[in-house]
Amino acid sequence: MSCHPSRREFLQQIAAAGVLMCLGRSAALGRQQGEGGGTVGLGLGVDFTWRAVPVSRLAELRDDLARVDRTGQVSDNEIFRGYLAGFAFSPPEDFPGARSVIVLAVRDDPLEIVFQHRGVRHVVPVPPGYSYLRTPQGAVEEAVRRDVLGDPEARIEPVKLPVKLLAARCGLARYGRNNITFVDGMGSYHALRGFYTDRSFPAGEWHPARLLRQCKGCDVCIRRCPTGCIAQDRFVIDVGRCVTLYNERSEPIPDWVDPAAHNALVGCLRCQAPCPVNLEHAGRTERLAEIDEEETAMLLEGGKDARLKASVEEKLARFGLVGDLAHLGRNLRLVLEASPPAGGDGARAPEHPAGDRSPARS
Ligand code: B12
Ligand code: SF4
Ligand code: SF4
Repeated sequence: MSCHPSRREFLQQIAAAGVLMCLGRSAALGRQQGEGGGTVGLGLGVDFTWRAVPVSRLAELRDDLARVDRTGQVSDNEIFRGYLAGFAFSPPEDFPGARSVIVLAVRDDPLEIVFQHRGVRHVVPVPPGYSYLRTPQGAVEEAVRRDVLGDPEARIEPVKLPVKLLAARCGLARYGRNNITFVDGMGSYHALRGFYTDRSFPAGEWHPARLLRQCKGCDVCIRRCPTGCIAQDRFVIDVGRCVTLYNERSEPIPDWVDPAAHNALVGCLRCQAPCPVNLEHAGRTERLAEIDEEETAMLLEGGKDARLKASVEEKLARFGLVGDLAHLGRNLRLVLEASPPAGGDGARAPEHPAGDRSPARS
């Protein structure tokens, strides 16, 4: 997500480690294409589905946002407005030949990390979108050139667009009531990416954003959001109340956030994991690392010990927030305080493994 400034740093690290080369060698498995969209299986768990949209459509995205803003539904929160100010609805000036945007949904499953703390193993979730395990930008770019454009040298440039809206308008995705997008075969467990290209594609779908049909009669995400961001009487979430807005950053988390709201090492899974549409993907959580007692203590104390810091960074090298150990430590403390371990073997299981099948409120 473009609201994660530390990821660029991480990408450079994994590129240097040769991860991109490995992905490149295993690419082009399971390719199935149309002229203006398709699905690509890259192996190693990197899969994406894509559509092409002419750049002439992009002004409509700006108009959509402005129209919704005029309804008063879009939060005035300063951090959030800062993210929105980063959008650009036309290609970069030095790419005047750009004709289309290729928008991709890249499969990206949830992860979990085990932290050993005071003799107990705590399994802490990491939501999709925070790891480059399956979505390294370089590998995705390489795949777009090779498998979408058929030219390893083709010029592509990343977009600065509201990619959920773009994906929903071109039929790649549908919005859920939780305001995130869902894609066939991936649920909401995907990352969205977009690239300008000088290619033109045959005209494809283009329509107002559509709602997931399963949302009709369901209110699981509304009930499970720990801070009441999602309301019955308005579609756009109250972003200023979203836990993610605060725990992705190092500034202090506002006092009004309920201590019980914290449920992931970063971000929040409460409007995704219990969603019935994600049920079929619930078993795909991968365990990323085991952080031992000493390392956990170092994290909780603010990440100062150089030796332990290096060892945690090495363990989390495949996880995209290695540069942010101080605020990850803060988040970890909040998660541990929010849900103390239950008996059994002492492992604190993720609180959202199998979705929520409880009936919707009428
Ligand atoms: C800013 C931002 C945030 C902010 C604000 C989130 C928000 N909802 O706007 C914060 C930090 C809080 C955040 C949180 C999260 N984010 Co974020 N975020 C972004 C970012 C940079 C822009 C999002 C945006 O455009 N917001 C503006 C609002 C107004 O747009 P919107 O939500 O699409 O709203 C539209 C609809 O509501 C529609 N609409 C209005 N009425 C109606 C009615 C109907 C019926 C319909 C269908 C539509 C509709 O109109 C609105 C405007 O067009 C994108 C990356 C990007 N470049 O796009 C990632 C992105 C959206 N985030 C992402 C993720 C994963 C998350 C989290 C799930 C992280 C987590 N917790 O684990 C949460 C989800 C919170 C939530 N429920 O929305 C992914 C989403 C992937 C997906 N499956 O959808 C993105 C796309 C990053 C990526 N590249 O993959 N994020
Ligand atoms: S939990 Fe229910 S209402 Fe929310 S996004 Fe999923 S299907 Fe839609
Ligand atoms: S990410 Fe968490 S806090 Fe934000 S809307 Fe979803 S459930 Fe609510």
